[in-house]
Amino acid sequence: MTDLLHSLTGPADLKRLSDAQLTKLAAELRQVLLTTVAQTGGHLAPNLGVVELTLALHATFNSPSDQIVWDVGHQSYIHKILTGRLAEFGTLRQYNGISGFPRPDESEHDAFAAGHSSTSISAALGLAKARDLMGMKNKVVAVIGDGSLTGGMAFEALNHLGHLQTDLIIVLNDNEMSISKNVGALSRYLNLLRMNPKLRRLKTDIQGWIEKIPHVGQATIRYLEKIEDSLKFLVIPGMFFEELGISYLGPINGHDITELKMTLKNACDRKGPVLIHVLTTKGKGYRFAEQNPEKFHGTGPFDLKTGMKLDHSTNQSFTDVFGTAITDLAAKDRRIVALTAAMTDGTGLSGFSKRFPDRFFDVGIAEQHAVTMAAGMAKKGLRPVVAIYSTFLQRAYDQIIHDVCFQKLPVLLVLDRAGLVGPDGPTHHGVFDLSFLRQIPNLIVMAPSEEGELRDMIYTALQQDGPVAIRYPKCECLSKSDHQEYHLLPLGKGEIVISGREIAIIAVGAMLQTAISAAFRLKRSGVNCTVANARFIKPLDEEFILNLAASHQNLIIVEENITAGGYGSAVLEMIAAHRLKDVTVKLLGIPDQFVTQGTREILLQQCGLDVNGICRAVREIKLPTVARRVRV
Ligand SMILES: Cc1ncc(C[n+]2csc(CCOP(=O)(O)OP(=O)(O)O)c2C)c(N)n1
Repeated sequence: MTDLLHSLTGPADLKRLSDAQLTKLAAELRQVLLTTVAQTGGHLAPNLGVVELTLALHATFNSPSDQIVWDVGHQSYIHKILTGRLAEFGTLRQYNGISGFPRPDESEHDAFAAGHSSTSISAALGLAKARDLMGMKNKVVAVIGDGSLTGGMAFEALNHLGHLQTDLIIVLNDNEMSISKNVGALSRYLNLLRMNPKLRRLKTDIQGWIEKIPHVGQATIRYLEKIEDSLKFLVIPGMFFEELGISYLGPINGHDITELKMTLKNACDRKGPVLIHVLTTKGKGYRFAEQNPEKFHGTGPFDLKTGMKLDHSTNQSFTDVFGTAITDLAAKDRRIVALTAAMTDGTGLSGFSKRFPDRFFDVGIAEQHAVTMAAGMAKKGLRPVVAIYSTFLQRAYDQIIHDVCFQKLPVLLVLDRAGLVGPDGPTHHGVFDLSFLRQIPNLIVMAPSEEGELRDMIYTALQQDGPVAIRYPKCECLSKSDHQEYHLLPLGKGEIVISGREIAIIAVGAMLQTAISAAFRLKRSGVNCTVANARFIKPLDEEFILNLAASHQNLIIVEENITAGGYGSAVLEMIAAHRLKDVTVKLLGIPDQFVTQGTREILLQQCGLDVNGICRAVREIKLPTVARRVRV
């Protein structure tokens, strides 16, 4: 079935294939994609949609000297297969396997690394400008989806590109979807362009009518020209891009290899920036994905025949608890509004969006805008809740400082996927937030360890007069009790969970469960540890920590965050400020490196953030120095 595919030695071979052979190859590629992603999980629907487009790109350009920059990069699987990674494709997103995103250290064909959205035009413009300055002639192509085009960086890059007039091809892959249905005025405009054939005819007709009017006076001509000008905005396809100084080609059928190749060739022959508007169907070729592209945007392993997920776990996640609690609280407080940046479902806001459509805002892939818009709403008396994955909130750092915290506005930032996320890998791990949030004045930062505590934190946060951030990881959210009511938590107070001697383990958020398990195991071997729940990263519970330090002399901090600048770092700063000399503090967290991809379990283990890792750290403290040296 995959004969043609296996006969390829590299992307250059595609140039020798006829369009009919390329179409056959497209079917083979879909087969490989489906059978592999059904086992590994991954971004299925985006890749099914770009099979023909990727073939046409590689049949037209000469990668790697010509450079293709994929936006987000979640749709680069076909590109990976065609550029020498067919044999390893089964290891997609696995520990030690190939990445689900472009990685230049994986292949010279991956022109630029990605994972976060809307960077491709900026990166491609940089590559193109460097090419010009170096006197080189290669082509540079940015492939960006209509969803990613809603991100501010994409607009900034278009603005600059139109000004520089650099030779650069942008392929706009328009499938009308972000993860869910795309939103925004630009998306509406692209829809208008989809209807282009009719509009193009209308424009030709209008020009024809004007030309045919005999002996009209100058005033009439000027008047008619004016009408034509204003109609242009309506009827000339791509006027928005043309006005920016970017030639517009399209819209074209993104599943027609002949049309794709012809248009790409046409774009190559032009000077200056060109945008090709390509229409594709997300999930193309797999019934279940075409019917439900959102479900198959990113999927776990599934049954190819039925399209059903293989993971049937019904464990509730922190996301689920947040979604239910915020909807519940919003029913009692009309000031609560919710904002997301194109991640309605991922952040648990689907229920809220249905129940309170007027109080819910999907702003597109625009994290910065979401945070500042929330600040505006808070200024006017609302209680905005901004739910964004930790890694994507990095985009909005200045907005958090400058627009929210400086004005002490009551915005609740909810950071999902805070910690190691697993197979999406280094671009997606949310391991920096405790460090970057802890440093901002006026901000309260909390991390829940279980269900009731998360509910109480949301409730407590909404009672504050200033900004609050709550962060939690992508994992099961345990329940300590089945109480459903909400409690006001004492601000900045930690709690002792297990009382012991000698060594105190202070855990942040969901790491508490791991610390408790470690303490039970240690107890069986005769080591009695205290286990404490930090609960608040800021304000720091100084008294609590000083008491623990006085009674234990050995503190171990466990946090799913980089150790640099995190909660443990705050503890060390405080201990140094109090000039405590007889206390040792050991930090367990993410080391100073970009952590690879793999299951959460493997990655936590690699970072020493599992039960074994905590027990090891305790034993190292308990071993006399000499023995420790020998062991190392
Ligand atoms: C800054 C940022 N925010 C959110 C995301 C999550 N995300 C990944 S793909 C995607 C949708 C992209 O839509 P589009 O560019 O149209 O590509 P498609 O999947 O439809 O092919 C989103 C929101 C991200 N990668 N980066």
